Amino acid sequence: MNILITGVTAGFGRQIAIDCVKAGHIVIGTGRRADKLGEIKAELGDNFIPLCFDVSDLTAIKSALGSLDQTLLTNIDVLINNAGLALGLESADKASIDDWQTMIQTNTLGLVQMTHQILPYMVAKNDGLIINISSTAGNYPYFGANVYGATKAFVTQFSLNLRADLLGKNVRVTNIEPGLCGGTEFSNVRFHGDDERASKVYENVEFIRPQDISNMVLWLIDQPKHININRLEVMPVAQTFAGLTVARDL
Ligand code: NDP
Ligand code: 8X3
Repeated sequence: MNILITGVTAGFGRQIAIDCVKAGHIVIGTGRRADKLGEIKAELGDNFIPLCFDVSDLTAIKSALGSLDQTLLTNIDVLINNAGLALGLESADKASIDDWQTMIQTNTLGLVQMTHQILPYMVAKNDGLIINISSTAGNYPYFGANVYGATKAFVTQFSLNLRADLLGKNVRVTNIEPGLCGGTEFSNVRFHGDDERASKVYENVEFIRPQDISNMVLWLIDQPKHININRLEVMPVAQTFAGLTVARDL
């Protein structure tokens, strides 16, 4: 299969790219860091095609996709919209507007732009699978998630609305909604490079790992074509609900 994965320079995307190439697929892997893409290319060889661009930049997306062999571009079987980020954990009144804009432009606009480029080819050949990486943050509010959680709620609802539009077509859409996952750069990015603070998020807890997410993706890809897995919400056993809080007068 031909698989386009955004955000392969770290975390989930990197592991999914490695596993997909090892499983015999051709992977087009994207990210902004050319050096990291080069390292993965050196590791994975001919069946990995790196494309360096920012998903929030539509002109850059079009230029990068335009550089691909057109037969490959029009025959992408699986699009994995994984690139995304959280920035900050402050309450909404203290959050940075730059962080908010970057999250919206990456997690929602970027994902929509990628989908808009690739979906018509899938519909034209009446075959394809889109996997969107959302988050439990899109389902359950928590302190400081404000815009990050809202962008992921957008991703989840966009996935479901895509399915609605695809009635009668053999194009499938799955929304993956992971909870706490370690072994990625997610918290290092969220805390703007404060690696000590980032590492505390994962202290003394058995978290989900990139390999777990990659296993789910490989399972999804292998499902028979008459099956659509709508949503996969997944948490570590150590994480659960009950986040509602009450402010009491003392
Ligand atoms: P990482 O920070 O490890 O990886 C994020 C990837 O996204 C990198 O490859 C990065 O590449 C890419 N990326 C970020 N911004 C852009 C951009 N503007 N344009 C292109 N690529 C971009 O994070 P994770 O692997 O943990 O996260 C992957 C996805 O999973 C994200 O959407 C995240 O929100 C979601 N998620 C993560 C969870 C977690 O706890 N880790 C849980 C639930 C969901 P580069 O910097 O080279 O551009
Ligand atoms: C990442 C999971 O709980 O840090 O989307 O928001 S969480």
